[in-house]
Amino acid sequence: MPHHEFECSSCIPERKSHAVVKGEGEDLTSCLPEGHLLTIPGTISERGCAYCGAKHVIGTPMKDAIHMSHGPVGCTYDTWHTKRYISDNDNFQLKYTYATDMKESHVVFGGGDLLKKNIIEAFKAHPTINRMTVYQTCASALIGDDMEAIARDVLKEMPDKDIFVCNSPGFAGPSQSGGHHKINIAWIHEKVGTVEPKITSDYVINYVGDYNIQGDCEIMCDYFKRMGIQVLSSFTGNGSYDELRSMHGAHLNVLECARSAEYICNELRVKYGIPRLDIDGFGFEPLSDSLMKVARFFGLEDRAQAIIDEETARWKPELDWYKKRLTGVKVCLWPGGSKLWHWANVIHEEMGVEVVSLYTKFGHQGDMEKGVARAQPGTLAIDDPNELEGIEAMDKLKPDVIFTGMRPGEVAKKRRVQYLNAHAYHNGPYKGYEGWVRFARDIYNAAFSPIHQLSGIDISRDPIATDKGFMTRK
Ligand code: CFM
Repeated sequence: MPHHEFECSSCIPERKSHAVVKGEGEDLTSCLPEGHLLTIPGTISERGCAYCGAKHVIGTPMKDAIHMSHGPVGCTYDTWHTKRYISDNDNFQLKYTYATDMKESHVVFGGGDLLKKNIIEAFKAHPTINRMTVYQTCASALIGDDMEAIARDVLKEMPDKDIFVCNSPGFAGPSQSGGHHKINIAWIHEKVGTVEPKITSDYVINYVGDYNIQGDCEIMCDYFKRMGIQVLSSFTGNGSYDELRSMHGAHLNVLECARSAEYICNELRVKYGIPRLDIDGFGFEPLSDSLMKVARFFGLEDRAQAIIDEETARWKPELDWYKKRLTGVKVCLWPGGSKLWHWANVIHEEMGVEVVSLYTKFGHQGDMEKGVARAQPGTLAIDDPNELEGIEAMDKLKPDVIFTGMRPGEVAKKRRVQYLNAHAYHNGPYKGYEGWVRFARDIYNAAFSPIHQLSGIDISRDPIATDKGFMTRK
């Protein structure tokens, strides 16, 4: 097993089985890091918590609901606006976020009255919004506030409203992934089946596991609509609370991010017999294959082919322009979860970039399997990395650009490595044909923009470096 030991982690021997270098001709039996175990004491994990996974990733992209955290005020900010999950209702869900602001006295005497007061106040502040999601935090879970009972109590006074309670405190799992699971299961059991679906087509899908980052979901739904397919609900990007209550009316669940949302698809299959079809909206070929897969289910192959031909003719020349220039650019693919395998091979095939390392913060073993299987020999694969390992990998591999989140991205900038935001994107959407070209353009700008090249020069160490380093690259 070609495990990779980081020098910085030599004092944490358990970390060794969490990183491998894929060798020439190796298969998964010999080069798979361990995945999604509890974080090892002594390593500073970059993972999020289960509250964040439930609320920030899946709950709050819902566009027509008030989103309320029942806990201390701090939890809510980090789960609010950093992800750019836009919506077509003027971004209501991005403009407002609520916290009950629990204090020591509530921990001692109970926070139920506080929650009730806050729910009523928030509904009164937004008279046109009749839906709310409420999230348990570590504090409210530990003291055992019965949030469902409080919600029922409010609904007696406000019968035109509806409230979804999500019990996924921060400690409910090894990472945010635990929260994905909890909210998927809670939503299907509490809410699906409580609103009758409005069917307008013979072909009806739920589009699941897309969070409309900078418009990803809208670009995909546009293809489906052009094929004559009704998107009954989108889970949860640009998603409507009541449409998501009617998910049981679809003929097919089209699943994008299997990491975060396979659970609800599996439950919908068990409970309502709706099949699950996994697709991939990133990259020309995976996307074309995906549109054709959905089309085959309904017998709409001609319509899918027309879209594939039209979009490819429009965007492929631009993609090829970037591919010519990006060939050989070295990147680290360091997202949180499933983008590891959504992107691993296709950015190499379609943009020419070399993926020298990939990591996942909270992906399960299956995500790592898919990522490593698609990676080139020589790729360093890391599970649940810590910051020092990231720095060591950057120093050793010398990537031109890394794709990661804001916090590791800031670390990369300090090492004078360019970073692209793999979570919120820079100039997205990145899904769809047009989106894929936008992604290529962002990589190109990160690798070759003169401004970025200037920022890569440390003039404090080498005052004449500006003459040497600037404008020397392709
Ligand atoms: Fe799925 Fe996501 Fe991701 Fe994810 Fe995430 Fe995300 Fe991500 Mo940030 S649901 S697993 S928990 S594709 S928020 S939209 S970008 S880490 S790779």
